[in-house]
Amino acid sequence: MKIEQKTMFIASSNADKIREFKEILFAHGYTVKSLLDYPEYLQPEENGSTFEENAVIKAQHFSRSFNCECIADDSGLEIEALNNEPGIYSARYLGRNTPYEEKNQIILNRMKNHNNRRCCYVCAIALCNPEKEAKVFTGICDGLIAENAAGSNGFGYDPIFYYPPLRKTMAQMSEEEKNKISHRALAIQKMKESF
Ligand code: ITT
Repeated sequence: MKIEQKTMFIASSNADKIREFKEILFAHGYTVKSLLDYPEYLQPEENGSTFEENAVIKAQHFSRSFNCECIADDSGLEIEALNNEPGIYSARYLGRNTPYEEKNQIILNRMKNHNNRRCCYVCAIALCNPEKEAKVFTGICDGLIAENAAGSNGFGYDPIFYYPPLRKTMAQMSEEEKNKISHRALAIQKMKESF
C-alpha cells in the first residue's frame, strides 16, 4: 500500500508556532515545510488591521514567491481589560526582543487592579493558492489572565493564560493537551473540514 505524503508550506519563521503546526498537521497526515527551511526569504510587512488581513498578506506573499499552495498564521492574545491589547501586535508588544518572562510580568502588573481578567487567544490561518482566492479560518480560545505566571511548556504568553476547563495555564499543559484545545488547533480543524 502506498502512503500518500502531503506537504503543507507554512509561511512562518516562528519556531514555536511551526512546532505546533507540525504536531497537529502530522496527526492529519501532513508533513510541514516552513520559512525556517528557506531563511533567505523575509516576511512581508504585516500592515493589516486584523489577524485575518495579516494572515492573508503573509500567505499570499509566499504563495506567489514559491508558486505553490501556502498557509500563514497570524495570532495573538486579546485582553478585555486592556482594550484587547496586545492583539495583532502580540509579537511586537513591549519590544519584539524583550523576553516573555518580562513581558508577562509587565502584563500581570498592569492587570493588578482589574477584576475582569477575561482574555482570548485568536489564530487566523490563511490558505492561499496562486490561482485562487484566499480562504481564512479563525480559531478562538477563551481564558483568563492568571494571577501569577505558572508553567514552562508552550511559548509566549502561555504562562499567564489560564484555561479554566483544565484548571491550569497553557504553559502547564502537555503539548498534546494544548494542541487539542488551542486557538491554532481550532483554526486547523476548520481548515481541514473545508478540504
Ligand atoms: P510569523 O509571522 O513568522 O508566523 P510571528 O511570531 O511574528 O511569526 P505573529 O505576528 O502572528 O507571528 O505573532 C504571534 C504572537 O502572538 C506570538 O509571537 C506570541 O507572542 C503570541 N502567540 C500566538 N499564539 C500563541 C500561543 O499559542 N501561545 C503563546 N503566545 C502566542
